[in-house]
Amino acid sequence: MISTVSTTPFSDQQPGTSGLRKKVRVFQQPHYAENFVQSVFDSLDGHAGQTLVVGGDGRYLNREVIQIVLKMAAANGFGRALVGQGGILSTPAASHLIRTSGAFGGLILSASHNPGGPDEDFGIKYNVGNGGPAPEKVTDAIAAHALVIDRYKILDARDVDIDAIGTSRLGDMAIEVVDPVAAYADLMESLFDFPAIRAQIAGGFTLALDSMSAVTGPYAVEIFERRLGAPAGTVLNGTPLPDFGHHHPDPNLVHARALHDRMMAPDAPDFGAASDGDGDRNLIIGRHCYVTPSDSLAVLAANAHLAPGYAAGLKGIARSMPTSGAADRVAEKLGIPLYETPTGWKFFGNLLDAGMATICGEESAGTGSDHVREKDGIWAVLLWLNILAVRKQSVAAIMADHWATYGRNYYARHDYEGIDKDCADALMVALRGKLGALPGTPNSGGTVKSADDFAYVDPTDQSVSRQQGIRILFDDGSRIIFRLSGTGTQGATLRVYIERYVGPKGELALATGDALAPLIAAAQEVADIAGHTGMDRPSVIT
Ligand code: G16
Repeated sequence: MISTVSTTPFSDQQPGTSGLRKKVRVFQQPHYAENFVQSVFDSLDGHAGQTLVVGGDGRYLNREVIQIVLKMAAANGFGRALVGQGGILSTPAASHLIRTSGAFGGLILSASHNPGGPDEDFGIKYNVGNGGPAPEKVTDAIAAHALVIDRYKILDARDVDIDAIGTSRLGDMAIEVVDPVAAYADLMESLFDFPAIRAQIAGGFTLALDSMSAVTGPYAVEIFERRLGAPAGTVLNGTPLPDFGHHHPDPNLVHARALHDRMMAPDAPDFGAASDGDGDRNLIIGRHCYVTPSDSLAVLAANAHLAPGYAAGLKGIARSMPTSGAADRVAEKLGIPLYETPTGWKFFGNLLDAGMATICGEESAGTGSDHVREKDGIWAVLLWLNILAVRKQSVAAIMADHWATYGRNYYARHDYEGIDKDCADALMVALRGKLGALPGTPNSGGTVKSADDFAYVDPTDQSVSRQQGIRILFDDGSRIIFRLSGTGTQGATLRVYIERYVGPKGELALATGDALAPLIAAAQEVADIAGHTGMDRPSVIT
C-alpha cells in the first residue's frame, strides 16, 4: 500500500558541488531523507515505469537510506530498481550501470571523501540518464521543490533483501540486486592493455594501492590482484567499513599520509595510488615522486594513445578552472580543444555527450574519460599503469620528461577549513569589490594583469554559470584563485589555488613551496586571509 505522508520543508536541502551532503544526524531527522528523495522524484519528468539505479559507498546510514529510496521509488512509479549487492556501488560503477541499463537515472548515496560514521557525513546525489551528475537546471529544480514540499509517497512494505543477487518485487516495481564489480571490471579490461600490465607486474613491478577502507576495495582486489596478478596484500585497507576505519577517505597528502611515507621510503614500491570514499578520486605517487592531480591529467592526456581504448587519440580535453594549465599545453601540442569549466564534474557531461572532449580532470584529484560520466579513480590508476607498461620508465622519469617537453606548472591548493561562514562570505565580497581596481597593480606575486569572477557559458546549450571563483591573473601567466568549497558540511572552507608556470628551459626542479612563495604572500596581501579567517596558515596543503 502506498502512503502519502505530510511533511514540511527543510531550508537546507540545496544540492552543493555534488549532491546534498550533511551530517548523519541531520539526515536522521524524521522526514529529512524522504523530503530530499521526493524532491528529486518531483523534479523528474517521464520516469514512470523506468529504471532507477541505487547504490552507495557503504558508509554509515547507506543501507537504511537505500530501503527508503526503494520504497519511495516503488511508490513514485518507477518500474525497476537496480541495486548494487550489499548496497555497494562505486560512483563510476553506478555511472556505468546507469548507462548500460538504459536507466532513467540513479541515486548514489555518498559524501565522497568526507568521513563517515554516526557523527560524520552522509550524502545523496542524483545522476541523470547519461550516467553523470545532474546538471544545474536539475539541481535547481530539486532545490526549488525541497523548499515547498508538503508530502512524500512511500510504500508500506518489508525491507528488501539487498544482499542476495537476484530479482524480487516491491509493490509494482521489479528489484534486481546486481554484482557491483564484474561489469565495471570488464569495462576496464576493454579499455586497457591488461596483458601488458600483467606482464610488467609478473616481471617484478611493485604496487601499493590504498582503498582507505572505502568502496574501491572489492573493485581493486578483483582488478589488480585477481585479473592483473598483483600479489595478495597489494590492495591496502580493502574492506569497505561504515566509518572508513575512523579515517578520512580523502586521497591527499594529509589523509593518505601512510601511503605517501611508504612511497618516499628507500624500499618504496614502483607505484602507489589511493582512492576516496566512493571511488571517483585518485592520488598518484610514484617511487619518491608525488604527482599533482593537475600534472596527472596532463600526463594521462599526453600519453593516452598508448592505451588501446584511446589509440585513436583524443577529441578534446576539459579541466575545471582552478585546475592548472598543464593540460592546456598538451592540448595545444595535440592540436585539440581545451575546455575550461567551473568546478564540479557535472559541467563535463555535456562536453562528453557532444563528443567534444575525451578526457577530463580536476585539481581535486579527479580524472576520467568518456567511458562513463563520472570521474574514476581506478580508471586513472589503470591508465597510468598502461602507460608505465608501454614506456617502461619510472613515474619520476616520465614527469621529468613531461616538464622538459611542456614546462612545469608549479601548483598547490591551500585550504582554510572550518571557518565561520559569514567570515568566508565577507572575504569573498571584499575581494569581489576590489576586482576592478586590481589590474596594473603590483604585489609580491608580480603585476596583476586581470582579475575577474569566473563565469562559464556551456558551449553545447549556452547555459551560463556565474560566480565560479575569483581569478587573479599575473603578467607572467601565474594565477591565484579563490573560491569557497561546495562539498563541506560544517562552516565554510576557503580554497586558494596557486599556480606558476616555468617554461621547458626554466628551473624545473624547485620545491613547490619555494616556487610559489611570492604568490602565497600575494594571496594574503590581496585577500587579507588572516584578517578575515583568523588563521595564519592553511589547514591542508595539497
Ligand atoms: C566533488 C565534485 C568535483 C569537485 C569536488 C570539489 O567531488 O564531484 O567535481 O571538484 O567536489 O568540490 P569543492 O571544491 O566544492 O569542495 P567529490 O569527489 O567530493 O564528489
